[in-house]
Amino acid sequence: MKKNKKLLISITLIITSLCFIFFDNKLLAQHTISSELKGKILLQVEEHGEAWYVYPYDLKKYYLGKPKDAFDIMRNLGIGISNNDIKQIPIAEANFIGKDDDNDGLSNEIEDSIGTDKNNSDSDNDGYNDKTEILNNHNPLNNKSLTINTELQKKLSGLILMQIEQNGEAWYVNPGNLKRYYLGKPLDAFNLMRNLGLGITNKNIAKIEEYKINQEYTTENIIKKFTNLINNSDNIRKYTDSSYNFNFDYPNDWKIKKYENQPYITQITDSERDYIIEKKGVISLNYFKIQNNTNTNVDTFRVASKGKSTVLSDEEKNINNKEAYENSYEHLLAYEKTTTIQIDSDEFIQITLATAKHNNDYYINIYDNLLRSIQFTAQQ
Ligand SMILES: [Ca+2]
Ligand SMILES: [Ca+2]
Ligand SMILES: [Ca+2]
Ligand SMILES: [Ca+2]
Repeated sequence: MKKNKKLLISITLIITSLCFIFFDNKLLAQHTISSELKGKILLQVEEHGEAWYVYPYDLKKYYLGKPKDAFDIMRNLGIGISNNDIKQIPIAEANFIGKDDDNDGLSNEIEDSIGTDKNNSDSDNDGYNDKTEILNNHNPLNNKSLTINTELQKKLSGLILMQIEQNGEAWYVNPGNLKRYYLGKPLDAFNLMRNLGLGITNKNIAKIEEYKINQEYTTENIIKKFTNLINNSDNIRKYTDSSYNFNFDYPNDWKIKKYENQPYITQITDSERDYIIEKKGVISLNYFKIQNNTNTNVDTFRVASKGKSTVLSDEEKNINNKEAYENSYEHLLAYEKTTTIQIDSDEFIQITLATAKHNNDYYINIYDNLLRSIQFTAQQ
């Protein structure tokens, strides 16, 4: 079993499979005004203060209408980041309020995110409280300074970061000062984004292309194009993807989504917006090919540990006569199970269930049924 190149590959995969990242560097060279404003929040001061976000990867403007829309956009455009990377970006004093059991000025939620003790105002007992330490670039968990990585700050400027190794907490890296701002709940995030917004004239905002959802990718179209109800059943739907030669069954009352920028990812969910808050579940299927394949096998995708999360299972499997590797984890507020199946020498599919920790038998059952139903059809 080859354990060497695992880390890099697994981190790349977590990011692509859970967080829908899309890089297209060609686009970055275009549109001067969009480039100058990339990653910023703009407020239409000559109108009614409408807020827009210029997404760094496509340089289009996204309308931040109501708090819920704004929050959805930000989470959908968020990219996954490891705990090790995010801690190198300094934290701005924003959205610290909320339930604060130890009265150190950091909400329990923030403390869960950064890993300090929410029942101890001075986690490392060095005489400085947790909030004072993080605002002064001191490590609240030991007596060292925090390592600030300015290159990484610049690289992540204007992006929304999601802590995939923690509880999916979202942060925004403000291009103005390269610090990260905790986004918190939809209304907090909305207010924060508006506070950080810069005024822009109607003439200038008009120069930035607006992102519009591609009608091909509406749920109705995806259902029509890729799925059909199984005979004699009104509660199981079959998804067939002829581009990637696989099909699977899923509950008819779940939503199905695909993303224009990542047609190789299919997602099913019973959640409206946030599976953790709603205590629902999401299953993502990510098809990928390995390039310059050198004996990559399912074990390559084994992620033996994820930060402070508990590993619940770590085993080889056989899924419909294909080799597979499965890991499951208990995160602070979520349960995750990931199965990577080798379809062919260079082709894989990675299926991930993410659900709120409580009452997850129902979701595990749906996940296991989906795995049992998955079929790989002949290559073209
Ligand atoms: Ca606290
Ligand atoms: Ca604390
Ligand atoms: Ca301390
Ligand atoms: Ca300290």
